Amino acid sequence: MFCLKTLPLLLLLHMELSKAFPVPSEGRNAKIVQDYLEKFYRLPSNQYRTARKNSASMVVEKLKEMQRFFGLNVTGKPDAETLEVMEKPRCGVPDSSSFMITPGSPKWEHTNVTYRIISHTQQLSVAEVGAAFEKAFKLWSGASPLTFTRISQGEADIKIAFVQRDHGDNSPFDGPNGILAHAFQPGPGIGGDVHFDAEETWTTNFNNYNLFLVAAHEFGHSLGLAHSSDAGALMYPNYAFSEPSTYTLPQDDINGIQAIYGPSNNPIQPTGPSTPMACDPRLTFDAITTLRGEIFFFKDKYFWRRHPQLRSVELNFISLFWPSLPNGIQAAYEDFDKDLVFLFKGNQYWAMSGYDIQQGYPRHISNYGFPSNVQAIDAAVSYGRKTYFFVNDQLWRYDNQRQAMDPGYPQSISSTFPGIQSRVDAVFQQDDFFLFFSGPRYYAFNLSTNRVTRLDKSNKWLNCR
Ligand SMILES: [Ca+2]
Ligand SMILES: [Ca+2]
Ligand SMILES: [Zn+2]
Ligand SMILES: [Zn+2]
Repeated sequence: MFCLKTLPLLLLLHMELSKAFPVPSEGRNAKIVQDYLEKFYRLPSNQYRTARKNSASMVVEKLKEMQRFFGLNVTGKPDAETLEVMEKPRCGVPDSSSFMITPGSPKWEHTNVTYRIISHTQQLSVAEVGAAFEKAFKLWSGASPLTFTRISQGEADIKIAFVQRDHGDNSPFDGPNGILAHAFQPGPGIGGDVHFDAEETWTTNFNNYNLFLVAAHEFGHSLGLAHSSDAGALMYPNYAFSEPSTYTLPQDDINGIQAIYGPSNNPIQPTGPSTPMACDPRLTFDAITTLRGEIFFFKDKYFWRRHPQLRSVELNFISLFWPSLPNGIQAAYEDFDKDLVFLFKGNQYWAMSGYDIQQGYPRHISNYGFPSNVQAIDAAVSYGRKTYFFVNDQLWRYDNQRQAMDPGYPQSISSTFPGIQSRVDAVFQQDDFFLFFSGPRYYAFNLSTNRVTRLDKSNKWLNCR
């Protein structure tokens, strides 16, 4: 029992560490890299090494393969961002390079697939486990001609079990975290079967790890899908939380299952959310803010996080960092004096300190003094003890010390910021500039000279050309 109680704290510590880009320590990292590449990139294990030189170059090649898969800088070195990805909880099935479908394209030859739950976890009721699996199968049946029937005896196509450590298939589990589950490609016997690590804490909510989300991923393998390098896809190898009640199968996974089994029998083919592409020339942002030196670019259920020193950009789920925040954040700003970031959606807002949402939120934007006809904020930025709010073509200025709107507002945006003519999607402050984003362009507004000094493509900030 003691172990179970300390788990949430350990998880938290792990997350905090990984968020802070840990500085590597040599020997331990070599082992992490070796283990990871052996498990997920088919690096021959140490015991089969013949020439040391060969194996070193093999590690570099496999490391590059892994870095390409995850869209990291392909350095062949175990740098901080690579180690960060390696320490994330994930599926135990190896990543085969760039194949959406499992190599050899195994598939079920019948469309009426059966499953059987062989064993349960004690952390959830039998009904909760059954409901999670049923919901997970529905994702796949909705996008394909397949149907799934649960049977309680006899031989099922997909046998599902909670097991721990060594369990007789040469792929032992590793205790809490690390590998969460694995599954076998379609075929007789163990083919299609799914194993969950019984030592994980399985949940039906946002606490690690949501059984429905992990099951839906593993069932994808049971049907013949391999891992996807699309970070928003269900078949992405790393665990990421999404709200289960509103979860729909992403487009990348719909494409995958339909490539194997053809379209759904439903006359209206399902469509799913696509992951925003950083270098899409049409890319726009929902909101942007700085947070203790980093810059966060919000888009739908994602955000890109730009690290000032590493100059690297990573795509993440909002829910992974702030499980209680909604998707589609519309405006955000950092209050440097209070060391808080405020996030807005509709007429609600949240405050966070670092990565922690503060107690007592969400609150209503009328607290800022907005009249009732203002129901949403387009963009916000704070500078010099004033906070600027952009709503359509209007600007509101709030005094952070008096905690009230300044008199004389709203004004037209262009009267205060000449050159900013159109609606503002997002804005943040850096040095002497306000960076205004409108559609796929941004305007650098110099606060000393009071004019726009640069106009360029928005996604230059995501290292796109
Ligand atoms: Ca595990
Ligand atoms: Ca916005
Ligand atoms: Zn997987
Ligand atoms: Zn297994």
